[in-house]
Amino acid sequence: MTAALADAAAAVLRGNDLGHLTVASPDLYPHQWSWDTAFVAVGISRLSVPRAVAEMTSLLAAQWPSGMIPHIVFDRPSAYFPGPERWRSELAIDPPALRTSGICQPPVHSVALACILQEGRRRGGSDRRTAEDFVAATLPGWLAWHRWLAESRDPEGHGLVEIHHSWESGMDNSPRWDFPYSRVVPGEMERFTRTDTRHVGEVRQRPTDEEYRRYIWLVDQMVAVRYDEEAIRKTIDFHVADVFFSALLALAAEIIGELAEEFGHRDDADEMLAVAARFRAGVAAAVDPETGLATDRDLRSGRLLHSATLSGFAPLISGADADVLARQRELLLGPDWCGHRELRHAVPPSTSPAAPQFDRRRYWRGPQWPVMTWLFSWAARRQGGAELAGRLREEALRQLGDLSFAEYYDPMSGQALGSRNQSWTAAAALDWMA
Ligand code: 9YW
Repeated sequence: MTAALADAAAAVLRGNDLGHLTVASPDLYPHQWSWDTAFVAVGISRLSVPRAVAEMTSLLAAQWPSGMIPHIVFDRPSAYFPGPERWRSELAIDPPALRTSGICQPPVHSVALACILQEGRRRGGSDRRTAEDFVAATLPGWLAWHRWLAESRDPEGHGLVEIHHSWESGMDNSPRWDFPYSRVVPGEMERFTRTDTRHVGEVRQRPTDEEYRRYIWLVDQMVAVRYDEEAIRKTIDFHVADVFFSALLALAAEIIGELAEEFGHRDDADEMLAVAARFRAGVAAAVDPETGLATDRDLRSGRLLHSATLSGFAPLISGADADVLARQRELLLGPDWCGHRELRHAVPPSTSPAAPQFDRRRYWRGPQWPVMTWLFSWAARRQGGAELAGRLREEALRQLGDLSFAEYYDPMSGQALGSRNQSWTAAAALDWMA
């Protein structure tokens, strides 16, 4: 069974491999996505260190002159909507060399760098050299990415990252964003046709048409100001401080800081460790003492966005004081989350089954996403929670035993949902099996 799982996961990644990059999924997402790439590279490093390096290299090639790593790289024609014709990245004031989307996604890339380096060193020989040379050569690019986030997305230094589209959070239609989206009211806009719903059996597993209108409205708003960050901050209808993104930046900057130190960039290391500390503090301050969960904030209205979603567990990603971590671990394993009595597998649902917004089959509103389980498990190990890490891994591997490598799963029935043969799901399986 276990060998079969690893073999099947490797076959999924081979199937989605275009040679220099891996598409996020065969039909639904036929391009390279930013945070998918990082998770995928972690999995691929277990098969081939040079191939994992190539994966990260192709993403970095799409970096914007500002330092931003874009959320999608369009390297071939496809029917995916919104494609390059709607994003129009070539109109940016300082445009990228490749055709990409014009927003970003959470910075999990340094997690991949650390994993590739570790695997290269474990294997030794040319794999070690390939991994070390790669990190040494590309460190300036990754540093620029983290620096851009810290400066452009937190200009006042609050320790929280602001986002301008829920696609930037990676959790598109999470209940986290219901309030901010209730204030996004699209006006006249160019017509469009969704293509995503063609690739899933059941339309209700995807965001609604109304949500899509708002998503595209925001894209058009950014194009209208030619992706000028200052202008976007003033004009965009969706302007939110994302606590989960912030936690990932805290984690990522700490890792980049450690790498910078190791590779002899002392000043960069100090700078990145300070960024990590700033965002870790921002996340800690966003924890609601009553619920024990971290909260996002709507920056247009100033309102705190309470939601029982995965983002509440941001401190488990960023690291926090021992008492905060202990309370969060207890909550995560408790009856409103992994320990909910109706769950088929005890892994974190994207929204708590006890929450009124919980929808067991719709995208980020309830289903379990294996890649999120992997992220929480990896972070737990780093933050001294080996027991939690082990429990999540064990349950996740039971879930993945159906060999569908689904994008997400119905938490109650265990049924596979969304895309099948999703690259990051296969990558998580491969890493857990190694
Ligand atoms: C979309 C590729 C991406 C992920 C996101 C996820 C989904 C794209 O798929 O968004 O068109 O809905 O929400 O986190 O990176 O796997």
